[in-house]
Amino acid sequence: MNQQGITLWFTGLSGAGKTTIALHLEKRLQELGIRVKRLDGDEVRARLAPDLGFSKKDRFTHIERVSYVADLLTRYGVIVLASFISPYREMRQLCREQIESFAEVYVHCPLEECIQRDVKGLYARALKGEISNFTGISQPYEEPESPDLTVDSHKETASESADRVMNFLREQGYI
Ligand code: GGZ
Repeated sequence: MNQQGITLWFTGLSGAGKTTIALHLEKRLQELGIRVKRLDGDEVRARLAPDLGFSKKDRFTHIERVSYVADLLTRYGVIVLASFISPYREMRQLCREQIESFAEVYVHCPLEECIQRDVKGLYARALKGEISNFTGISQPYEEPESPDLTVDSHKETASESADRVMNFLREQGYI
């Protein structure tokens, strides 16, 4: 199958639901026989960036490495589902410039809701000062100004968000 690749870049706070939505999409795309690769903050950091932490400089280096890999996969016709907080606008702009075909998907969830969910207990630790440079608490998250798509994870289920991303891919002719 002659498939055109694209990187869907999911940005949003920790706990906003980026990974969960990407997992739904991965399954649906696989069911359609489409080549798909999920790249995820935690997993990729362990392999590609064990030397890097969460300072602004380290995050930029990490995201630069990820966007190189995402671009390679995209050029080979893969639909890449990249889920990274990627909190700085400039950093996401660099990805847009580096990756051959790119769409920014903002996984929007208010900080208060993420703090309440706190699935991994990281916000509680960050609020106590046990984790430094924590996005939304001790480091900024710059909201996208003109994302290609926004999904509201506090208003819709992950499956509904995945529906909307699938529609986007259809409208754009990728599936
Ligand atoms: C933000 C942190 C931090 C700090 C550890 N700030 O929700 P998670 O737990 O499972 O995913 C988050 C992940 C963030 O990695 P990314 O590669 O997505 O970040 S970035 O794109 O900004 O480089 C979170 C966990 O690591 N985590 N410390 N200080 N998130």
